Amino acid sequence: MTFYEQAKARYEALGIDVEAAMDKLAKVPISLHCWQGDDVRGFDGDPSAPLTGGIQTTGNYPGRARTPEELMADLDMAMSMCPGTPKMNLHACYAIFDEENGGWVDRDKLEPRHFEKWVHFCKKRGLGCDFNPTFFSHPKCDPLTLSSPQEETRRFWIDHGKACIRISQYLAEELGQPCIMNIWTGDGYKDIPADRLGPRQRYQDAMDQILSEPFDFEKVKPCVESKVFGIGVEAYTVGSAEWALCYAAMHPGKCIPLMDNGHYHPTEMVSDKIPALLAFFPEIALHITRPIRWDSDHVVLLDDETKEICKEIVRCGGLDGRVHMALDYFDASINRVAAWVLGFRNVQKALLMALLAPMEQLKNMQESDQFTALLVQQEEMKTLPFGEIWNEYCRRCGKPQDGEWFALVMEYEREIQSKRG
Ligand code: RNT
Ligand code: ZN
Repeated sequence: MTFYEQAKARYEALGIDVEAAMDKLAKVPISLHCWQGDDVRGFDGDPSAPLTGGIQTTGNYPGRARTPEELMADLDMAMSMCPGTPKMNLHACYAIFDEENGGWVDRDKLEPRHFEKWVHFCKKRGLGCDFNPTFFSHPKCDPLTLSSPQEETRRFWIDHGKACIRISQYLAEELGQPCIMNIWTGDGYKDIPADRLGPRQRYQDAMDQILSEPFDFEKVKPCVESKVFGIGVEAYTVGSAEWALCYAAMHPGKCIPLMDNGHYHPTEMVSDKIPALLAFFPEIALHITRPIRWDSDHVVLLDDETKEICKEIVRCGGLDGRVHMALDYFDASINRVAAWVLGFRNVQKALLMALLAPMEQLKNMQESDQFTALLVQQEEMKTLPFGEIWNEYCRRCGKPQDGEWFALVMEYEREIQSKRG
């Protein structure tokens, strides 16, 4: 018996179908955020301009991707080490302008042709693609965007949102997979506002206008992401949790709520919010990240909350299209390819662990008040030989096992990334 066969037998003794778990996971798309590769700078503006919207990358590890070609090469390198089914996730600021498509346009004038190169990239690799309008790091942030009291500012950003719906529809049609289009703005105030309602009503009206752009909800899934606060917007954010949830709830078939687990008070748990939302919403979306004390966007670990989030996704039927998963973090202090790979593999591990749990048996214990047995069983599952199943999963996906991939990243850094200026 191989180590894998021995491990498999241990899980089978608990009534778990290991093969079915691996088969299921291998097909579930998880979006890989292009913005980890270049510290959320994009290609449509001054690359040395600061990030705005209350988000920040810290660190200056060498080797940041500076061009579409470098970013695509880094994504290829990362995906060669990610078992499962990655999906691309682009921001509008990653538009590619060249001679053939007429050169630079501002964000309100973006068109599908500015993403044609990304479509080729995805098609060649069989990837779907998600999309995000970019409501930050731009001269037209005054600093508000969709909630601005300035009509001209708001018009510009509404037009940007509508352009992004058309681009999302194009991505979905070209790639044959739905495009999750997430709307997030960093709109808010540093200090106590005099009017909290007005900006929220303007945001609501702007959202209505954006979503009035025609689209097919089977192809384009607009989401709205809430946030509790950001750097420079500590006192008030327009798109708060209640605002975003209510907006999505009032627009079924048009808008989905998106929860980013860095966007809540530190003791709030997104794992617990997943089943709460799924009791009402047919579909929800997630940004999976790791907040340390605030929305710091550290690389996702195989930590307790990541495991708990993945358990809820699995046991609430989220893998059958009800939960759209995307990674969202940006660490500029470590090798960026390693950051992608580590976070992606950790989410895969947490999902595989969840798929390897005897959920029915545990649920029955809860329902028949066997709480002692439930506690013991949940604890003892922690020392099952998961690593052997994980290694087998990587082998089957044709991807390196733990202990094998990091040397490849270091070689890539030596040969490619370290030579970038
Ligand atoms: C910011 C939000 C948002 C961004 C990306 C780049 O706090 O999490 O999702 O991280 O859109
Ligand atoms: Zn996010």
